[in-house]
Amino acid sequence: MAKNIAQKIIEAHLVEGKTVPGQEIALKIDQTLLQDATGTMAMLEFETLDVPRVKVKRATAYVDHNMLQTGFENADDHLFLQTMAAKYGLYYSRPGNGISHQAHLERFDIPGQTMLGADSHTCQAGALGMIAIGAGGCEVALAMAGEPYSLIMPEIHLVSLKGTLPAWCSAKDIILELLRRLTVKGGLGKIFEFGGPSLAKLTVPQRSTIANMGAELGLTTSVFPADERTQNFLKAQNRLKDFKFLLPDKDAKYDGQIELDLSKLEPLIAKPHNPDNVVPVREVEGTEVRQVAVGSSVNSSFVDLMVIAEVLKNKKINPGLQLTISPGSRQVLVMVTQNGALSEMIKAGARGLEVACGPCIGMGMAPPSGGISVRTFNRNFPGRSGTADDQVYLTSPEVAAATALKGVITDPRKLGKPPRIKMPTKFYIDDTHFLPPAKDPDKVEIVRGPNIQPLPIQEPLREILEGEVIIKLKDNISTDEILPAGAKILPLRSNIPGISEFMFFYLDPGFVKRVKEKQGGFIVAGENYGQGSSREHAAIVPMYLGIQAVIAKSYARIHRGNLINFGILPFEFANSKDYEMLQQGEKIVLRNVPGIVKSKDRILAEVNGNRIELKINLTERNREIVLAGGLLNYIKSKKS
Ligand code: MIC
Repeated sequence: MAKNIAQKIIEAHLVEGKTVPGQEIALKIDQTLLQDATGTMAMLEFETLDVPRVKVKRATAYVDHNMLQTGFENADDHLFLQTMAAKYGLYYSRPGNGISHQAHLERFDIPGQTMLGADSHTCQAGALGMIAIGAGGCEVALAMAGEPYSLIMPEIHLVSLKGTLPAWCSAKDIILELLRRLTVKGGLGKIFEFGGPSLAKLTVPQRSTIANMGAELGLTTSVFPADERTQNFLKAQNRLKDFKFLLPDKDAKYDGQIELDLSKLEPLIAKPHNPDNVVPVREVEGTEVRQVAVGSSVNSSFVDLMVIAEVLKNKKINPGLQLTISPGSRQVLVMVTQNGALSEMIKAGARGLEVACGPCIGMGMAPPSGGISVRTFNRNFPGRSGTADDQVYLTSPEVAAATALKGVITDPRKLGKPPRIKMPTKFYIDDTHFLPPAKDPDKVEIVRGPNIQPLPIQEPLREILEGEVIIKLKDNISTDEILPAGAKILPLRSNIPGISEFMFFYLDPGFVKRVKEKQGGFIVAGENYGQGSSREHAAIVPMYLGIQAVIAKSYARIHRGNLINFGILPFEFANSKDYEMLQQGEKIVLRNVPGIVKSKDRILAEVNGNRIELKINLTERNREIVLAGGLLNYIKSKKS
């Protein structure tokens, strides 16, 4: 039977189940990816599994998020990760070496392989023909221990590209257009496979921009073919040995198809506070801007930075704003240094930041109060930048450069001829800052500074769940709202008691006090609860604070998995109108919970003398995980 690319990779890695959309499958994982903000927790989880050495083809731990060292915390985390990596068989990418997804694309992504990463943007590796999926750290720890990864088989949709991108439009406009059309929920339960007559025109960095923001669509992942473009990229990275063609069969079938005529696109921008709030740039042109920030995994490639440098060459940025540049990797930074582009940007007035995620997760460069920040990044959830009343817009490097020059949001088509950046035929290569695992692991001592706190203990599932609704939330609440990032909070990622003080910090500063006074309770939410990051802290912290369950209209994929893995049941309203009935302070009682979780799909919640029906919607494996007291306990009980 003719197969598409996603089917080919999935079938070659299938360990359990049938590739029927909606059914549970398990995949063999070839590579794992950790980053420091989720990786310390994943490493603590891995440690409990008693596995002496990782069992995947390649495991890598990056330091790219927690880079501002304003106290001992982040430095403690780096050392912990470095020594854990050396002992257990991971490559350790030193701080300054690269944003994980960009550096991995350059050096380690391999067409046809699978990867599981403790970061939602792991899907960026789909640009090189991988099935790469973001997941909670616990799932990645298990994959490192050689366990297959269980997921619901997604539908596979073809995104067919035709036409040619107009001048001043780029890959960011393609993904923003998909977000505009489909919204942040549009990709739930799906893989997007890119194809069509214009696919061959897209370079690997362009593909990686598109694949990266599949996370914002809610996709399980995206995948591109491995074609001549891929071959040229890997050749220029001196990695031809990793290349093989991976194309869909001629009559491959898909579960759905989206047509995108590139020639109809125009420069786009996502307004605050959701990546799907997309409008043409011309609609917001002239809006005064205080900050322009270039970088983040989605737009920090050599080509992205060259666009900025070319536009700014021999010019000065507007005095009303600040411009920051964060290169995606050491490779990118060295190349823009050697060819003089960095000095063009600096001369124009840019502030050069280090190779890191930086402002994208609020690690520095928080914008001024209420001030508009135009960013080439992938997320603009409220407060993520570190400023409570931030106003973050997401756009392409082209729009960012034009805006930096003019001081107001600017349609770059006004600037005349667009820059023409050539893809390098040879990249700068130096792998010495990926430290390989130790040859003598027994001699490696794990350095555990005071920021590394033990994992909290998970209680078994209770017979009766009862308590008040502690908070009632609207649709599309992101993990950035549940448990914010930012320079003050991120350093506590290895310290659950410490970070628990910040749950719903910007959204509802009284939440933590209330949940403690009430000794736990329920969270009620609308659609797509927990969109955004893979941070399992957004599930561990509620568990730690005594949250009994979440009741929502629907959930984002990764966060739902994280809740289950930490024993918090993700209930759904059987009748979404009941959402209106549940108000903050309302008392809820659920009885015989383990009995119902064992075999039923519905449960009745007692609310103020009324009963409302909730859906449970769990796979067999999910049920066993919840009953075993979480994923780690489940795996251990299976082994004993
Ligand atoms: C993000 O972009 O939101 C992050 C920060 O990279 C997260 C990971 C995290 O919370 O540490 C992600 O995308 O998963």
